[in-house]
Amino acid sequence: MASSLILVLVSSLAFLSSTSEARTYPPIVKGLSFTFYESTCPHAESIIRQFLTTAFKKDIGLAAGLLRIHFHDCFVQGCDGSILLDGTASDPSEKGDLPNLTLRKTAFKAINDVKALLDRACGRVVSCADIAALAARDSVYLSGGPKYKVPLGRRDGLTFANGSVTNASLPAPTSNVTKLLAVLKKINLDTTDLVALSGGHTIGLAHCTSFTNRLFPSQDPIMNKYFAKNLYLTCPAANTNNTTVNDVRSPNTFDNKYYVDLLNREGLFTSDQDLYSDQRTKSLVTRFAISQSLFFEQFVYSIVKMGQLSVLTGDQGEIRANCSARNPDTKFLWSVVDDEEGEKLAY
Ligand code: HEM
Ligand SMILES: *[C@@H]1O[C@H](CO)[C@@H](O)[C@H](O)[C@H]1NC(C)=O
Ligand SMILES: *[C@@H]1O[C@H](CO)[C@@H](O)[C@H](O)[C@H]1NC(C)=O
Ligand SMILES: *[C@@H]1O[C@H](CO)[C@@H](O)[C@H](O)[C@H]1NC(C)=O
Ligand SMILES: *[C@@H]1O[C@H](CO)[C@@H](O)[C@H](O)[C@H]1NC(C)=O
Ligand SMILES: *[C@@H]1O[C@H](CO)[C@@H](O)[C@H](O)[C@H]1NC(C)=O
Ligand SMILES: *[C@@H]1O[C@H](CO)[C@@H](O)[C@H](O)[C@H]1NC(C)=O
Ligand SMILES: *[C@H]1O[C@H](CO)[C@@H](O)[C@H](O)[C@H]1NC(C)=O
Repeated sequence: MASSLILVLVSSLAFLSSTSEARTYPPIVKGLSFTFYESTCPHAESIIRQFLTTAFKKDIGLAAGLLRIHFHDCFVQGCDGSILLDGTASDPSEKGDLPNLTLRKTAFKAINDVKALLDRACGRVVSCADIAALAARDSVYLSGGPKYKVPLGRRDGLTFANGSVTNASLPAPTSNVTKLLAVLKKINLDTTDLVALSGGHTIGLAHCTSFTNRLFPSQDPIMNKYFAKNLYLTCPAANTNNTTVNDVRSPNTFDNKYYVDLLNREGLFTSDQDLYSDQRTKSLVTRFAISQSLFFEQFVYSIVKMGQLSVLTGDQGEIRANCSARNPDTKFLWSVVDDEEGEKLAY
C-alpha cells in the first residue's frame, strides 16, 4: 500500500518536471516533419502564437472556434484545409453543411489574418491546413492546456466534401457511444481517442438545438436535475436561439473538468454523457476526471494522430494564397498543361 503510494507520487513528480517542455509524438505520415518550415519560414510558429495571444485577450471564445475548425477539417476528407473554403450557391462547400453552420466566423477570419501575416513574412509557403493545426494547438495551450509539437507540411486540398460526405463523417451530438465508435473507426481512431478528443468540449459553447433532444419532449433521466433546470432557462423551447457553455465548471479553461462534469451527469450532449454510461468508455472518463496529466498526455497523442488524417503532402494539392478560396491559377494551370497532368488536377 505504502510503496504503491510512493510510486504514484514519484511518477507524478517526474511528470511535473517535464510539463514545461512540449510533448512530442513523432510524425506518422511520410512528408510531415517538425522542421518543415525551418528554412522557408523560420518564424511561422511564433507569428501565429503572437497573433493568437493578442486575439484571445479580446475574445477567448476564438480558441474554441479554432480548435473545432481543425477537428472538422480533419474528420471530413482529411486535414486539407477544405473546411476553410467558401462555397458558391451551386456548390455550397463543407462550411455550408449543417454541422458547420455553427463554426465561428471570427475563427475563419483569424486564420485568414494569420495567413496574410505569414505570406507577408515568407511568401506563399505555409499551408492553410498547417495554420489550422497550429492554431488549434495554440488554442489548447493558451487556454491552459498542454504544450505540444505539431508535425508540419500539410498541403491544401483543391476540393471540398459534399453534404452527404460531411454528414457521414461528423457524428451528431445525439449519437451514442456505439455510433461514435463506428464513425471514428472508419478513420482508424479508437475508443481511447474518442474519450480523449471529446475533452475538446472543455472549452466553448453550444446552441440549444445541439442538446435539446435531452430536454424535449421529456428530460433525459440521466441528466442531473439541477443542471437540467438551468438548461430549461437557457432553452425554454427546443429551437430557442441561445447558447450555453460546454463545460459548466471552467468554460474557458482547457482542463479535465469536462470529465468531472460527466461524473456529475452534467455533460451537455448525448455524445458527451454517454461516454460515462457506456461500459466501454466509463473507466477512461473516470481516470481522466481524476488525473489531468493523464488526460493531457492522451489528448496530445490523439490530436496529433487526428491532425495527420489523410493529409496531402509533397506536390499534392497546393499552398493557397487565400484560405477561403482555391488559387485562381490552379484553373489556369490545368487549362494550359495538357492531358494527364491536367486531369490529375481537375477533380
Ligand atoms: C466526438 C464527437 C463530437 C461531437 C458529436 C461534437 C459535437 C459538437 C457540437 C454539436 C458542438 C456545438 C455546436 C453548436 O451548437 O454551436 C460542438 C462544439 C465544440 N466542439 Fe465538438 N464534437 C465532437 C468532437 C469534438 C472534438 C474531437 C473536438 C476537438 C478536439 C471538439 C471541439 C469542440 C469545441 C472546441 C466546441 C466549441 C466551439 C465554439 O465554442 O465555437 N469537438 N461539438
Ligand atoms: C458526394 O461525394 C461522394 C464522394 O465523392 C460521392 O460518392 C457522392 O455521390 C456525392 N453525393 C452527392 C449528392 O453529390
Ligand atoms: C445532412 O444532415 C442534415 C440534418 O441531419 C440534413 O438536414 C441534411 O439534408 C443532410 N444533408 C445531406 C446532403 O444529406
Ligand atoms: C445507439 O444508436 C443507434 C442509432 O445510431 C441505435 O440503433 C442503437 O440502438 C443505440 N444503441 C444503444 C445501446 O442505445
Ligand atoms: C438565453 O439564456 C439566458 C441564460 O443563459 C436566459 O437568461 C435568456 O432568457 C435566454 N434567452 C432566450 C431567448 O430564451
Ligand atoms: C441567433 O441570435 C444571434 C445573436 O442574438 C443572431 O446573430 C443570429 O442571427 C440568430 N440566429 C438565428 C438563426 O436566428
Ligand atoms: C478570399 O476569398 C474569398 C472567397 O472567394 C473572398 O470572398 C475574399 O474576398 C478573398 N479575400 C481576399 C483578401 O482576396
Ligand atoms: C460550411 O462551412 C464551410 C467551411 O467550414 C463554409 O465554406 C460554408 O460556407 C459553410 N456553409 C454555410 C452554409 O455556411
